[in-house]
Amino acid sequence: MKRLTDFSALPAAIVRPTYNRAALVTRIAHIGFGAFHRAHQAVFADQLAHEHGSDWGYCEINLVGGEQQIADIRAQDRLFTVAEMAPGHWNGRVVGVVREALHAGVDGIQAVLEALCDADIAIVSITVTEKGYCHLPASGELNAAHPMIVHDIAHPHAPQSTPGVIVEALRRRRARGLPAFSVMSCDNMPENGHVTHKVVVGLARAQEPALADWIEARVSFPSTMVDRIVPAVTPDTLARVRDLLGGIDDPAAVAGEPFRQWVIEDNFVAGRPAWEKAGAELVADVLPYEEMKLRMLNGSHSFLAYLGYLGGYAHICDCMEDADYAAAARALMVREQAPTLRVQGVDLAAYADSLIARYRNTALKHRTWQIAMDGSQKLPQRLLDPIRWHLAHGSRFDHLALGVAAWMRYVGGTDETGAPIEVSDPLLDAIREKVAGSAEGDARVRALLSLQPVFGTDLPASDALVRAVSDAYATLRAHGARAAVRKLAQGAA
Ligand code: NAI
Ligand code: CS2
Repeated sequence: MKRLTDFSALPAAIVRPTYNRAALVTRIAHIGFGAFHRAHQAVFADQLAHEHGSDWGYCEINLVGGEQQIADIRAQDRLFTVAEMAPGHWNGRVVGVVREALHAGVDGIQAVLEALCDADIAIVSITVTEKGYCHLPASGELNAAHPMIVHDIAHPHAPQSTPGVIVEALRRRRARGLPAFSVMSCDNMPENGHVTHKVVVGLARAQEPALADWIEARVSFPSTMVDRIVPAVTPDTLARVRDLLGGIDDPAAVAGEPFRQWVIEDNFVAGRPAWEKAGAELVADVLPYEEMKLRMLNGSHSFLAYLGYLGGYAHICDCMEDADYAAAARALMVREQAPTLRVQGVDLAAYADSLIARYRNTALKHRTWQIAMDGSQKLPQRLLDPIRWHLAHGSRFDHLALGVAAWMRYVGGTDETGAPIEVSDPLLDAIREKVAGSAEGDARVRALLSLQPVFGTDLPASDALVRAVSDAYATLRAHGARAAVRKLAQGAA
């Protein structure tokens, strides 16, 4: 059987490591070896090793879930394939920058902590999904009642959470006289560096105030804006990659769109790779770019995810086949998200058009259900902060309100045909309690708005917000998602 490790068996078009993998130094420990990291940060590092002789290698770590991915790359010399999906044309590269791979549940948390204490580690980067930060989404503060945080305060030397692992690793480095590292979040949150700073320092302060001071003085938390659409891997993805690789199976393969973007705050305490040579933008302030991407791309993604799912569309590209959905998504971006942004010198109408073109990529098969996941963690930055802007400016936000109402219908747990919806969300118990305790209609809207970690206290107190979401919710109930989107797209709202 041909294996990924046998480069001579790969079709000529597949890029493979031609650099000396043994000369790589493990300088970055990455927590969250999921689909996105493989197709984004790992590709930048691979390109740097190929084209610029970079020796920055990775130690990959999963703390929660993802046991199989770690086992899979270990079984093939820590190699994996990243395929690019354009309609009718796929290409691929075998990425070789991973030096080590660990799983907390398999190798033990002490092995993970010791990997982070390697003297060469300069950066700990993170893609653990929004919920992995154990923060309160509405405020960005550490959620001290989170079960993992409660555990980590009681057992600081055997942590479970991502902030807990970082705090303990830094404690050990301080004790051993080792330099600190930079902590770089690559998750979709506004000011992701700031959120990471708050949860790490917040936890350290709860455990040992002197350590919190040490971290404040020595550790940097650069923010990043990350972009590449990388849908969850399916058996179909793996079958296509197998064809691409000339019959070689790669269970650790991922596939994403051709586009990729990375804007990084240039604020590292122990050095960094020359990412700019691989196309990343190093800037002083990432926030305007993060906001732009989170509101224009992720905001319209969530809008399409809830309204698309309710309207019977399984994928984002299916939504784009419906001219009303495409028009409403573009109008959401241009009319209701763009005015709220601080970014300068970007043609936001052209950016919206480029996003719609990316959504039309029929090779992507990005499930609306996948994007609908974890809505409680996503709504604040994608839809609710822009709504706050409109409330402050007295402007209309019909599309945003429909997006929020669609989330409420979705978490109600029953689709428009009466079939159950498999809702996946870290706040599911609280959401279910609100749903079960309220009658359908305005009462349901008010009940869900009282979820303080999501909506804060200001939004439920706003008559304009309550009215707009209640009206949109009533339209969804009476006419369904497709009709509601059509009504907006045709400017009748
Ligand atoms: P995935 O499901 O393939 O991987 C999720 C990763 O998060 C796994 O490594 C898992 O071990 C880890 N994780 C999950 N819950 C955790 C927790 N409570 N504590 C610690 N680790 C936890 O997801 P994927 O596609 O890699 O996306 C991850 C994140 O990357 C997204 O939530 C988003 O913030 C960011 N991202 C994803 C993009 C995409 O298109 N897939 C694009 C841009 C950003
Ligand atoms: C998506 C993002 O799953 C989601 O919530 O909106 O993962 C999206 O695909 C990426 O941010 C694109 O860069």
